[in-house]
Amino acid sequence: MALPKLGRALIAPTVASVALAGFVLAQPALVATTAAPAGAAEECADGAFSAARGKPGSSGQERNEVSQAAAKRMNKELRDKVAEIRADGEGASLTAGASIPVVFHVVTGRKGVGNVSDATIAEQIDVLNAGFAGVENPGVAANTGFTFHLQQTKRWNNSRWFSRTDTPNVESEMKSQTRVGDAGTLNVWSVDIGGLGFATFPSWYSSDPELDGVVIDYTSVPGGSATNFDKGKTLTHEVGHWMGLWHTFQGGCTTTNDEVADTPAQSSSTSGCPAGRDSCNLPGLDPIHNYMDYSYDDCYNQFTPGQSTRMNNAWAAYRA
Ligand SMILES: [Ca+2]
Ligand SMILES: [Ca+2]
Ligand SMILES: [Zn+2]
Repeated sequence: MALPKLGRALIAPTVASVALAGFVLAQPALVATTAAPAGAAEECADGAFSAARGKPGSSGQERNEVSQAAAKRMNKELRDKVAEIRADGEGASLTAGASIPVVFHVVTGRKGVGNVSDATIAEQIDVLNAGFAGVENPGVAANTGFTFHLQQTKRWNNSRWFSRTDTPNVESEMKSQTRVGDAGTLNVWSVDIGGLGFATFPSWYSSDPELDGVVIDYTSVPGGSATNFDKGKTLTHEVGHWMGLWHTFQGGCTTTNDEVADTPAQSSSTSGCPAGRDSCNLPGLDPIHNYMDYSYDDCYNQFTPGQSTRMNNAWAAYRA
């Protein structure tokens, strides 16, 4: 029987306590091994984060979650870069979308545990494309203009990588020895982690290109064994981060919260799919169906137009 997963939020128990206390984020892995991404590692958690997206009893925070202070700096940097792009007469690039190559790394452990079949990978890519095309809630969800195509599947039998990616130096070792492509290539590693997944942000690429990409738990793929998280939407959520989105509960019940105008503010993350949830007295119900909340896979069905704009801006600023 599998050990209980702790949701998107758990930080690996092997991470040094100083990192646990200090971070909401920033690649705990990097603390000991390489320079942390600018603007992230020195920030302390602000306590605004809540329940994990995960199995019953889960707690903690998603790896690489960013403090509000760091988020504000990253928001400003993005705004400045977008202004530069416009000033250079290249504003059209801010809405262009992209066809993104995906390199899917299937890491397996002892006796082949963690194997993800080619058919499941194809299904997973289909789920990703459906989310980014907005077809899960036609007329409401945004078509972001981004599509994903599987460029390569790489298979690695390495029980250390498989079971210890939550450990920063192992994460770094695995990624640096396997990552393919440039800032515009999506590398996905499926492994066995404590949570469901974690991602790097676009602005971190320049300082830590070898770590760029998305890690998911192998049980979160379509048809996987992660109860309530077995439709492959974990990857959609994590790729949202990889494209520059915050959680919809980033910043809590504030007018700016996640820096996206059309996602109503929420005071805390959502668990399950509670219709009508309204955790913040600012206008709008909580965006429980948004891929960037912590709801169940079945509940997820949309990115908003504002999130699409932000992803397109971040793409042009950092990955194009
Ligand atoms: Ca918002
Ligand atoms: Ca509200
Ligand atoms: Zn997340």
